[in-house]
Amino acid sequence: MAKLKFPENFWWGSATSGPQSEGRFKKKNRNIFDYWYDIDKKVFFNEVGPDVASNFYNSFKEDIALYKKIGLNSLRTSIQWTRLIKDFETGEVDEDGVRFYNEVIDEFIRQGITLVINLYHFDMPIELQEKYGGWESKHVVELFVKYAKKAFELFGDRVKYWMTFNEPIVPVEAQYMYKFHYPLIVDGKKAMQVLYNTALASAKAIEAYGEYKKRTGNNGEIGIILNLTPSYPRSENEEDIKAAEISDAVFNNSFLDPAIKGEFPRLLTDILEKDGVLWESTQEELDTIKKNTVDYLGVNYYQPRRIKARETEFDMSSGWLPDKYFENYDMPGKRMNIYRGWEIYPKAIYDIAKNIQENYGNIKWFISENGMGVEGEERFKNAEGVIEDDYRIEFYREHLTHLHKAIAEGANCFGYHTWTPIDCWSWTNSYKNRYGYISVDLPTQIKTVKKSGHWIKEVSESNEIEGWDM
Ligand code: BGP
Repeated sequence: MAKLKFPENFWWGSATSGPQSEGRFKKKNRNIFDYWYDIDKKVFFNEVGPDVASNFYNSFKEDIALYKKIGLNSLRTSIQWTRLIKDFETGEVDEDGVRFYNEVIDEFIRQGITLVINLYHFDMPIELQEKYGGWESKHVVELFVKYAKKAFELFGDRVKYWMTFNEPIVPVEAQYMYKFHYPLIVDGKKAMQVLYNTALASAKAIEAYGEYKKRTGNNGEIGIILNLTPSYPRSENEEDIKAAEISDAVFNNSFLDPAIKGEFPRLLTDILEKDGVLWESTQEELDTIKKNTVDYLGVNYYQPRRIKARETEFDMSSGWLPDKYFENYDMPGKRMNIYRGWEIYPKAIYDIAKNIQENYGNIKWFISENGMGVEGEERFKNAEGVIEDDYRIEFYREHLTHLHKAIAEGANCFGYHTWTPIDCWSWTNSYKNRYGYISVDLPTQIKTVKKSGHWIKEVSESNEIEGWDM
């Protein structure tokens, strides 16, 4: 296939997060993962916790130089609430946290890499989880806004791209429905309140940013990062289609609609109301959500959902869950990333792009994560010690070809960030699956560019890829 050119000034970048890259060095407070690791190391693959991660706290200058070396023109990371803020109630900052993030931001500027700063990446302070139930509480929403305001004041002069949340549906699922993040609660009603409170926190942070901009004349932008996992029905059968629509309402449109349209999807609120699990809201809050929509959107895409109408009665013994209305469908013959257990379906990127174009006012957006985690990558090391991750290059080329098609048809996509620049810590999977353009040897923290890192440099410099035959 021919070369495919991307729009001018396209973002060729990558994403990581504070809790997954920095390490806990000098951090005053603990988030839920720090705490969970302290009390139960066995939960984490090979018992590797977030203590060191990829050592970004100590090696950020060298790491940012590596980003530059592989041609990344933009990069996302997150500020840790538990590093920047010493006292969550008063919003008092930790001086070392301020120093660290200032130096990081200045280094990105020095290297000429556009920085996207996210405020929340699954990292609820344990203190607020224990005291108030984290996002269950509207007081925590206020404390988050306090923290966001501090971040804008401290760094807004240099950070021009902000994000309120990364994948806010994940804590809803992981902490309150399907038990893969602490505190492993199964409570659908609480989950829905958490969903609402997070959407509210995002809108309030956007509101605070708007006030900051007005006061200072700043011209930055603020958005949200959503993991969009399109729900494909098993068949054209009406019940399957309905099940997929509900699944989309719960997992995708629940945040996409308020973020862009300022309203929750009726399909979702009708169901929640009927089932007696609708969140508590006030008119004033709903007005805040209506008025404070995003400037731009980040889309994380890894995998689709395959959905069918329920074939078995939903077991209500653990109470209400949205799964009452759909079941996952194990589609025969689907392509899998066997290490992560996720389906590979590149065309969904095109479908997501068309959905944003046709149903969400063609708002500007970028792919904020896409990637392939592979276990045991050392076996692909060549004589020079470089990991030859051709599978990753192929994975990216294929996804980018679908993205390119959508852009050619008018999708307003301005960039492509992969997960992740340097192999980083992955929650309970720790360092099992590696995603980076750059590998990290854990015992020595030696970082080596992989073949895909050399590939992205060429892509970024030429602003084109070798198209994939579709
Ligand atoms: C996304 C998260 C990232 C990252 C990535 C890879 O959902 O935003 O934090 O972890 O997935 O997934 P995992 O680490 O679970 O393999």
